[in-house]
Amino acid sequence: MSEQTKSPFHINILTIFPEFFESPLSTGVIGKAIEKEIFSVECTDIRAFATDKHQTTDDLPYGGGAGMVMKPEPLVGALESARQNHGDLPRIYLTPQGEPFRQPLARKLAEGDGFILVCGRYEGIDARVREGWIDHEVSIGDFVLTGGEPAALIMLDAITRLLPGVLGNPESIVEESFSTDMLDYPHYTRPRSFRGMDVPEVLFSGHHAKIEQWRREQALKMTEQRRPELLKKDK
Ligand code: 6GU
Repeated sequence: MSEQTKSPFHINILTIFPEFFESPLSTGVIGKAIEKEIFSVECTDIRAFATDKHQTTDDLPYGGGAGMVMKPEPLVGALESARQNHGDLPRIYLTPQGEPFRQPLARKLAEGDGFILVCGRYEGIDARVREGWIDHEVSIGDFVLTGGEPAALIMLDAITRLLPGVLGNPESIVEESFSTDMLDYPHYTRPRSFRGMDVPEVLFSGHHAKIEQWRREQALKMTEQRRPELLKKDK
């Protein structure tokens, strides 16, 4: 009898620029994991679902104002097709108005079977699509992008590195609960002396408890200086 494996993690990205994802998805740890079929990614061209002969995906905003709005028909066509192919994976719209993307949300999404990401361009998508066809709205930070595509890549990277088998060394995941409550300690490699700058002596001591303590102190000092709000109980 063949071995029964968990259905693979699937990510479907809806975008008007599918080519944006080509090189990132074929490079490095992510490229290798896709090759190994630990998860799969499909980029769906929203334009393919346009309903007019010019394949229009955007239009002027009702009420006037700057910029263009993504039309509902192509988006909903793409979302309904995604639902047909991938069942009830959560549909996430990437927008600066969304819930902030942090490590706990990455962990939660990594525990599921995958998700569908909707990348908006222009001023965003028609509000009726958000209301009727989107489960979650997520923002990657308080800054403005030209579109959701870079945000989709960031989410994909942060989530898929948590999937079993993606990282060579699972310890880096264990340490990460530490690294999101606090900044990381400084790292050094050879040579021991570089242009007059020496690696801290403690790292040659071979005394693991001492090294551990030094790293904790360094991390704490760095966090107090740069991100003191991380040390507050309820952030
Ligand atoms: Cl998730 N999308 C877009 N389009 N802009 C953003 C963002 C997301 N997060 C910050 N700016």
